Amino acid sequence: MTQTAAHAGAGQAYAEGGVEAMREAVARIVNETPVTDLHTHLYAPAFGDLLLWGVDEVLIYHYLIAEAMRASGLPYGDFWAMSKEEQAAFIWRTLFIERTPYSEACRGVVTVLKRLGLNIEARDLESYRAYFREQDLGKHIDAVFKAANLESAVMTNDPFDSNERPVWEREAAGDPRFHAALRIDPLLNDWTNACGMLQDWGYDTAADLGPKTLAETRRFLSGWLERMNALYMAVSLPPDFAFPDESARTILIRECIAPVAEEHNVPFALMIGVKRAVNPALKLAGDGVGVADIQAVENLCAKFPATKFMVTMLARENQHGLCVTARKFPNLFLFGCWWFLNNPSLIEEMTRMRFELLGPSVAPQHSDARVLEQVIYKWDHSRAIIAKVLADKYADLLHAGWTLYEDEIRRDARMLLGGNFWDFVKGRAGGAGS
Ligand code: RAT
Ligand code: ZN
Repeated sequence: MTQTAAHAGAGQAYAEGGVEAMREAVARIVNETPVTDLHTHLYAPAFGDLLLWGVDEVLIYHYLIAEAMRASGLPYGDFWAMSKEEQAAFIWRTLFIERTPYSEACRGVVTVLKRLGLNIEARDLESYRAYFREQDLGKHIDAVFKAANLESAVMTNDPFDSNERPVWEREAAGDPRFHAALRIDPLLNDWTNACGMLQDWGYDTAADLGPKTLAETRRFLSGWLERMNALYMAVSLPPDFAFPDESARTILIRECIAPVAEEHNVPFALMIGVKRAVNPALKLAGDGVGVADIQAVENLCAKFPATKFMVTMLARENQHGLCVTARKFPNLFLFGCWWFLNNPSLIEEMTRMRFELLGPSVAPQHSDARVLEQVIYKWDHSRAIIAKVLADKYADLLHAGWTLYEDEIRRDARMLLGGNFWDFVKGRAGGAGS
């Protein structure tokens, strides 16, 4: 038999009569497949207190702060004046005792406590605190990675952050489960301040963005990519992000980010659509969303065909246009259901749309976890939806006459939960080996 005539599959075969068995197999396989979480705010243990963990941190997650403030009507100042433990107790009481915790962020806490074996029925915050006090952090990280079936997580590493920078300068020992990503928001969103910081660190930069400044900024980026061994560069951008325009940002992307990304063969990840500080009194919880213009992404992908772009957008309204754009540009990789989209109804809608328009060539989810234990709920909840949508698409395919093999389901799950991301990071723009 020739290669084109042979099926690639092995293992159990599923055809039209076996849809129910296929669904069970998909759920099992998606759960068994380890994940690479391509965007988190977690840190390797060497970063010390920057790695947040424990029930108090889980409860003061900014997604929950917004919900608790809204529910309680407490003056902002009163909340911020509390200690961390008081804030956590207030959120527990407001959202879990006085109300039913069925928002996605609340349900996440319940999933975490349950999966760690704690007594949910008791609703006893003190007993949860006692459990976490007893944990050895190293063993706890192992247990959380195991519970989430997480192979590795990509951090968000900001050299402009005065808490993080010294750790990199000490060149702390790495933990192979944690990868770095070079986050450059200040550079692209606040050039005046970033330029001053670069000067303080010995780069010969000036506000005017002349040739010397651009060369020095490239040196800064290359140096940090190498120091961090970063998998990609990343930025979050407002809904009015345009490329090209008259801004410093356009010059920096064109003259520094795109060429450095190409030279180092690292993708440039754009997270587009966040309106920062819509309500500053809420601090980190005060950001909002706006619809952005896909044109900027099209322009970038077309102008820099040898640069790899990873994109996620925050507005639901942008998801369809983004899928269409990804069909046009192999140097564009879509990832995750970001932040306010990380809710079951929206994950399902987006995953379905992406599978239908792009087949298996996306990373349907990242966790954005800020607190270690959150990876448990974020992946539990998302895995269930990814498996459901995948099984629906397979069912349609079986009805159309296709036969599917167990090892093909495994291959697809591996691609979706990490393989596609790694292939994109390691490959060249425009496809493997090109
Ligand atoms: O999802 C979040 O926690 C946000 O606060 C942001 O961190 C966002 O994901 C970002 O990376 O800017
Ligand atoms: Zn994030």
